Amino acid sequence: MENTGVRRVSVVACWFAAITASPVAGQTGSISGTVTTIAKGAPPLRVTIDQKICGDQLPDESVVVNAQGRLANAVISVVGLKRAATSAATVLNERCRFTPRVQLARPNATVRTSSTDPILHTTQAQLDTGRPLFNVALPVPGINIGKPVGTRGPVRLSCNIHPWMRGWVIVTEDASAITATDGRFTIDDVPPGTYEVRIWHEALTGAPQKVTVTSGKTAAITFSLR
Ligand SMILES: [Cu+2]
Repeated sequence: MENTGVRRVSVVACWFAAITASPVAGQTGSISGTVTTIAKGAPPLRVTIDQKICGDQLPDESVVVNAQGRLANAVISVVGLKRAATSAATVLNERCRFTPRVQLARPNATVRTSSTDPILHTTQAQLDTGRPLFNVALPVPGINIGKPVGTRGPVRLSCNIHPWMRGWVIVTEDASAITATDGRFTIDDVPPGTYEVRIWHEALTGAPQKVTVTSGKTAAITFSLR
């Protein structure tokens, strides 16, 4: 009798799970993969000003690669697959670095910027062409300023006081993801179809790829940057 009872409970549990699943489950797929490089990370940067706050050296985060050659901070975008707005980007000046190093924003979004450091930083934003977007001074911790980020990136962030400081805001309406420190990324809720997938990295390049997504499956893709 006990066995029958257990079996009945598990059947009910399965039925419940099925009817509470998202109605679009099975109608979309995912794109997932890994980004690698043969490039090596650069040695630490020597700090030449404000060492009391910044320390004597800081990691050079232009190429963040692990021992297996997995690359962080690469941006993968599915061309033409538009996404609704996500939370706005926040650029933090923290211990004399911009954090996060790379982030996403929607066109015409307001990017907020702040500082945790008791020294003067500026957050200067420019397009790759050099065209300035904004430059705000953050003389004390806790000031929080919002600025429009423009219609398309990448937007390069720098600080007028500390020449090593660098950050990026990638302005795009395409479904996008940023690789983690293990070089991996996933983009979910992709309708079935064939897409061009592009990759951006601040220091390395890689060719776009075509990928076909089918319903309920994960399409695997690998980029090798140089
Ligand atoms: Cu600074």
